[in-house]
Amino acid sequence: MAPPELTSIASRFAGGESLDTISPLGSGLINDTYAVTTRRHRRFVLQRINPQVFPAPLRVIANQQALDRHLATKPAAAVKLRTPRLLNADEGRPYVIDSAGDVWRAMQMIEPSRTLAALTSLDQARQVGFALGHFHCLLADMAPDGLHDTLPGFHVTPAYFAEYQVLLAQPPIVADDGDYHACRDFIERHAGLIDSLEAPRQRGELSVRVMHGDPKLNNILFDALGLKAVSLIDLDTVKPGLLHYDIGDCLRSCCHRRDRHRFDLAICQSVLTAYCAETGDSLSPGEREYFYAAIWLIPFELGLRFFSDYLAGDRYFKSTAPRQNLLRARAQFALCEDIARQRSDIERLIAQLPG
Ligand code: GN1
Ligand code: MG
Repeated sequence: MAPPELTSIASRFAGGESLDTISPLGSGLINDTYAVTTRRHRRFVLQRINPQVFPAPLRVIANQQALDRHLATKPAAAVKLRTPRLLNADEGRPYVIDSAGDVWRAMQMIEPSRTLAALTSLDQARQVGFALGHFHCLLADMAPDGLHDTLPGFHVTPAYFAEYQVLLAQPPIVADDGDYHACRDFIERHAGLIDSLEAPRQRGELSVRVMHGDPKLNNILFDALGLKAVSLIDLDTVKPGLLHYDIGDCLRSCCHRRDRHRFDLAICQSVLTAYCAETGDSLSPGEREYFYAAIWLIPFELGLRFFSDYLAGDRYFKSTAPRQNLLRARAQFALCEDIARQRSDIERLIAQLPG
């Protein structure tokens, strides 16, 4: 986007103040995100919602407003995490539509805070488990069908698999090399596990609730010292879904030791223990039986999504190099292999969780 239009959009959220700086923020793979600073040192987040991913961006905003309203009904002391509030633009609406028809919104910057590239202590892992559990508790009394489905099919692994099969049937646009075959083989060997959350959901063993959808480590903000989780951000995919998607997504990002694609069992144990301490018995023993399935499936699904995007010509996830989505897929599949290797230990720790 040309800087003059970016500046004019940002100004509309600045409440009449003039702007000092606008700089890219974060490492998200979907939306365009900027940090805006006004001349009076006020900072806020400005985001273009990616319309190729979210079919109705205004519904993303409507869901965020519904979440804000829901949280506002709770006594302040009962809400132990901050969530970024929407800012109104000059016309009093919480968005601006640019000349291309794209939707922009602005949000409060949660400060002071920092993200963690990796967890460096089990105390931090407990904070993550608390944050996810607390978020789920806060949303437990919100009716899922009161929210829009902002991204139909999100985390429905069989739907991603069906899209993948369509792509495979088309003339290939990528090289037929070792990494390509490794991904294809891995997916083929595990096709039998693809419905390991959707089948119990259809049988009614797992119920649909309000989920976050993307609670990976860098969507959890810590205080400046990195000791306490203070906020959960990136609320675009707060919508009806399974809490298991969140558990799997949170653990794949927190437990992935990238040097050798190991799954860190001690971190998993600390995250889940704190999660269960916070959520108590809101997940039934039957639902807990699917924790392992979630831990394996969500990185598998992400690998499948990255590989499919590579096959489709990198249209969904932002990438900066031609084979990046292929290598991202390989990393997720390597993590899945390590999770499967440690399956009995993971299942043992799940069986010993409190609550
Ligand atoms: C995308 O844009 P970002 O980084 O917050 C994706 C997540 C993936 C993540 C992988 C809506 O999230 O599902 O886990 O990339 N979000 C969407 O880094 O597809
Ligand atoms: Mg996200």
